[in-house]
Amino acid sequence: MYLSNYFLPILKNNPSEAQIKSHQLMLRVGMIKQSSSGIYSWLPMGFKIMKKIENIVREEQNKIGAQELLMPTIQSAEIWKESGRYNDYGDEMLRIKDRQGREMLYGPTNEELITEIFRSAIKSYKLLPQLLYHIQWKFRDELRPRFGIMRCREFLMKDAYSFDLNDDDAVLSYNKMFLAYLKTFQRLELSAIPMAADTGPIGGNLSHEFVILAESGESKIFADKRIFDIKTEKYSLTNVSLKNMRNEFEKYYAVTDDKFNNKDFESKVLKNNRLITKGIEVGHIFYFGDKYSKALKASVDLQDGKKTDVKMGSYGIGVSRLVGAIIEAKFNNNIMKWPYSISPFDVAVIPMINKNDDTNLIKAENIYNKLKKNNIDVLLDDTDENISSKLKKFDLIGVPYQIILGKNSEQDLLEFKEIDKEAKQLSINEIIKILTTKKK
Ligand code: P5A
Repeated sequence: MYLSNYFLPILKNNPSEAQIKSHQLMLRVGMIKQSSSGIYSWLPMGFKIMKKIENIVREEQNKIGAQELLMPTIQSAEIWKESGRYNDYGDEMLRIKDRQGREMLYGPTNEELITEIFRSAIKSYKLLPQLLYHIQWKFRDELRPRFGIMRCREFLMKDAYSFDLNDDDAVLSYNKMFLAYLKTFQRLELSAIPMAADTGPIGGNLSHEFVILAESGESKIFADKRIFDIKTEKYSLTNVSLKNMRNEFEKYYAVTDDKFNNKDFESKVLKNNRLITKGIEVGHIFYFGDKYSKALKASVDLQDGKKTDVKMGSYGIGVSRLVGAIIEAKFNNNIMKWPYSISPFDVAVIPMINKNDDTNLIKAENIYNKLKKNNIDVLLDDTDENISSKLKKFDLIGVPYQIILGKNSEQDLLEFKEIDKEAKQLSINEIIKILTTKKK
């Protein structure tokens, strides 16, 4: 991609309406555009990053055997009346009527709809467990949408739903998802900590929020610092390993404010280990047993001819929120560096261009073509801005690697730079090798 053709409407200054850095940067660089309060269009760069995040989320769901489907955004009110949540959900639910006067709604979550899909297809215990998910837009008419796409009204969520025969199996599904979440956030280079949480309108009595530390976060958190040192690599998807993993996490106090109890905190956590700070909730998992299966009559036949209501859990990741959360975690001193796995481009070629002499531009184009041939996604700054403004701009765009062609770029060695590190002099082949290894 040539920068001069790229739809990246960069603003000269930080937009005054944005209070936190992710919102500022996303508007400044032209990743999103507000369409109305809490509703955004995703412009090419923002959309590309979000799609890469979505794909990592998807891969980790598939690894634990979850099956992807797609439910609609618009749902019928009928199933919500069956579960009893049509009234309970209140003003956050966007309610609409179709031309026949039927009550519909824009889905804020999908427990009811998935239960209806499940009950019409699965009648026997033999077909359990089932783990289904989709990645779909949700609408919640938040009272105070704020911080850009962090707390907005329309957002992209990955929501998964588990169906099991009994509590033990259901907890196994819950634990698998727990590990999948830790792995997902690790691949995004985020340190997300599971914290005991309230269940709110979803229900149930077992729930964890996955929270990353950030001053701009809306959740207050209280934790034993040692929880950050837990290594998850040693855990696998077997029942015993997953139980050990949960036990290791649960050894340490870690809760959000709605579960906070000062007495517990002070008695369970030594002074030096206490951490009180703020965080961003990037995921939330719930176990609620037969809350929905009972109300919606989702039961299966057992071997002895009896029936039982299936045990269900639901598991959410804020895919669009993650874009902002990653910026909050990685944007420092006005420099952005996207994790390589989700970077909008693998590398940027930034030549100093002299209007009267196109040697550097020709050289940059040759490098560009060679990188493209090697399947490297490259952004070439072919504009005639001066080099220092170009570099400042790239500090905001956040492509993690740069090839800079300055004044003396005749020689074969190129200036190759990781955005926050010292430059190195490398040949194009060495650069290609580094970038292709990174991609794997
Ligand atoms: C779990 C999946 C649920 O809705 N039902 C299906 C359960 N959980 S949740 O905690 O309410 O939401 C899951 C994740 O979605 C993100 N999120 C939001 N992102 C942006 N703007 C919002 N207004 C918003 N509300 C929720 C969060 O990351 C949350 O963890």
